[in-house]
Amino acid sequence: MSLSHSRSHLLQQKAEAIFPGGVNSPVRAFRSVGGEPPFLTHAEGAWLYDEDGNRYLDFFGSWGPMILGHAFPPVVEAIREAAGRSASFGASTAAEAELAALVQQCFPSVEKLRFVSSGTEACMTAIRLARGFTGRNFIIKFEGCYHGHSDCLLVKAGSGVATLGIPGSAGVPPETVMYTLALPFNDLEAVRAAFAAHPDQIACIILEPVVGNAGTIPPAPGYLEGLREITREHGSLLIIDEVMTGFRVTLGGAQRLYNVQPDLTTLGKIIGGGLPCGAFGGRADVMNCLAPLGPVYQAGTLSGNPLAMAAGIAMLNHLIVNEQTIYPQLERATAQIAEGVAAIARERNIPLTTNRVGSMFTWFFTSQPVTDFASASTSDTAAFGRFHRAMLDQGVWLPPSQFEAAFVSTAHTAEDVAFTLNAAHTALSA
Ligand code: KE4
Repeated sequence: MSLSHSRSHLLQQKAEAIFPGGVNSPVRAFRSVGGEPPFLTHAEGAWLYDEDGNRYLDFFGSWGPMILGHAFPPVVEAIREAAGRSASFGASTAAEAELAALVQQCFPSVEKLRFVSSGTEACMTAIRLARGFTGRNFIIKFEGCYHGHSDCLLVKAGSGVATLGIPGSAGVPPETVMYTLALPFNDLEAVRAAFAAHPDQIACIILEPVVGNAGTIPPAPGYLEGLREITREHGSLLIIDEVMTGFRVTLGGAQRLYNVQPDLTTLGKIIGGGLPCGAFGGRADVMNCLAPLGPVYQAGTLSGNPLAMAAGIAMLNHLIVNEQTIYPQLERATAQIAEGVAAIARERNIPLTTNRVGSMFTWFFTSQPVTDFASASTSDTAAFGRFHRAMLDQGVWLPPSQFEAAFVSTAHTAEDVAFTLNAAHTALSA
């Protein structure tokens, strides 16, 4: 069944005359899966609706925020009510401390925090803070982990222990990434070697505790604990980027799931209930280095925006009050979907590796276990592209890249699980 996309096609042509690639964020262009992206008019619960009257079951959830489904009434009402009192003041409000208290309830490691408007800002500033606090320049990140598009984090995968960072994007001067070491994920020896090569020079490690930006890759047993031990031993900070995993894999993120306490945490996505919001926080002695208290500068016109605060408060309140039902429900539904499709692939002898942590998961089109970016890269991206297009034709919208995580929401019903498995039967027979 091929859906009509005539209105979306016209809108895509118009958009390409205005926006590079017709989009305001590259992954939305469907370049790695082929086909043209449908243009959406609205969404409700687990379903997306496009300009041509088609509907799709949503498995990318605005890249994470929509854990309660789209247009969740308490969040919508909170935004509506706040909007009537002005969209932005650029001054302090009680709502900022109210949302911060909910964040601290979920993340006890966050003694102090600051709101920003994106995950990029949160991660960029956390790095600056770590450098300012330690007086050191080097940072360690991991291949396949993405922490937003600030220059010093746009490093080409593969720069090893000794070699300095190599720009991963045009426009990033080599000098900007010369202190960035990109190491393989799930490899503690590589981290130990980096600290041996740069004694007393490494300000921090930043990582996705469960990688989502190479597709879903869980930490190996003992890996996060090992990073915590190594950073403590060398006086470096451990920054856990929970922009995607925060409030997702558990209400307290991956640091609660794996019982590891970072020095700094970065947050985004769910924290703003779908509105632009990020945050970074952690040890008070580190956070107090931030202006206006300390010498590390950071600022933002829309930081702590009242609409984002209202949406975040409504979303976190619902997650906190209903935690005991929400996370087991997400676990069950996601397991049924992820494992159900894996079983269909097995029946058809299609190589498929399924990685899942809670309600984030990825089907890798490879027969190998996927434990780092190199193994994720053995995936047959053309096969994933065919699968993506075939599922979209069946009304199931997966993240348009083999190297992204899919998400399930509390709005996905048992019927939606059946719908997805039925679509996969067709798509994997194509
Ligand atoms: P934003 O600046 O996009 O709000 O957050 C950057 C970021 C930081 N850390 C992690 C772990 C992230 O996943 C992200 C952003 N995620 C991507 C998709 N995986 C956002 C989607 C996009 O780029 O369009």
